[in-house]
Formats: sequence, C-alpha cells, structure tokens
Amino acid sequence: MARQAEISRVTKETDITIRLNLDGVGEATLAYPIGFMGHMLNTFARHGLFDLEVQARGDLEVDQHHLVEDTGIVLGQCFAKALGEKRGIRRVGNCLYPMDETLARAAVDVSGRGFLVFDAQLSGIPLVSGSASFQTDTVEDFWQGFVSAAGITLHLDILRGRSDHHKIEALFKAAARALREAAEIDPRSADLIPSTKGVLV
Ligand SMILES: [Mn+2]
Repeated sequence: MARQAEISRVTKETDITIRLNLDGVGEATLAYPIGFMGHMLNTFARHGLFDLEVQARGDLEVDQHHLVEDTGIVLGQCFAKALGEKRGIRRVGNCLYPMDETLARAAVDVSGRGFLVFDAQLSGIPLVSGSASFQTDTVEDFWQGFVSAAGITLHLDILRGRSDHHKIEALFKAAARALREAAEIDPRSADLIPSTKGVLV
C-alpha cells in the first residue's frame, strides 16, 4: 500500500496544499513564495528521499511566521496520514550532519507524541535574498508545527557553526535523513507495530 498523503489547509492567513510520498525518490515540485524555505523544502525532499509537492500562499504582508509555521503543520499532517498505523517502521532515526564549519544533529521518535527540543543558536539577522529576506526565527516555528501535527518527537541541535545558512540547511538535512530512517520499513519486523503497547498513537 502506497504511503502517500495529500492535505490542503486554508485559513484566513494561509492556503497550503502538500502531497507527500514517503517512498519516493527525492523529487520536489514547489510553488513557494519564500526563496530560502523553497531551498529547504527541496533539500528536505532530496535527503529524505521523499517526493514532495508544495503549493503555498500566505499573508507575507504581515511577516513570514504564519506561512512557515503552517507549512510545518501541513507537512506534519501529511506525515501522520502517510505513516498510518506505523506498522513495520523503524520508528527511530538519527543523523549527524556536517556542513563545512557547521555540525547539526537530529534524533526522531515516531512516538505518537508531538515534542520538539530545538537548540540552535542563530544570529537573528535575516538571510537576505534578491526578492525577500528570510526570517530565521521561523525555523523553530516550522518544526514545532511539524512535530505537533505529526505526533513525532524530534530533537534538533546545532552543535557548532558560524553561517546561519549552513546551520539551518544542515538542520533540514539531518532532520530529513533521521525521518527517512525512522519512517522506513524494517524488513525484520515488517508486520509489527514497533511498540510493546501494540499501538503508536
Ligand atoms: Mn544552501
């Protein structure tokens, strides 16, 4: 059975549709109005080997918080739906990802409980692009939205680094690879729910 999901979410602040295939090849098709977040979503798909389609609009005249947070929420909803009852998955995954001077770490438990630990010292200075800057404090909002909607425990740490671009990108790469590992089917327990409780909700 295909582990895929499609979710649309419309509020007075944002309008987001995401399609996700957990067992993809890492292809991303994005219509996303914040350049740096598009770069991160593309990176996330590639490193997670997820196929990802994102169409998003939002009230960027306010700031970038609503759109980035809501993107995390809808992506998390897609993960929850695509994982279903989580039969056969490895459940946990981790990745230590070096990117030049930066070292990022991600640890995931597809526990059914949304919990984020986020320890990344960013400068707070926006990343400047040609059309718009990226509001880097929304990275934590993205992941908080994701874990809450997905029911996933996620620890994200920047262990060292200088460049905010590298820090955020290394976090997305580490998270993608940890999530890929956690969501993969373990052939030794492909018919089992990976919990002594018998359910993961
Ligand atoms: Mn980059």
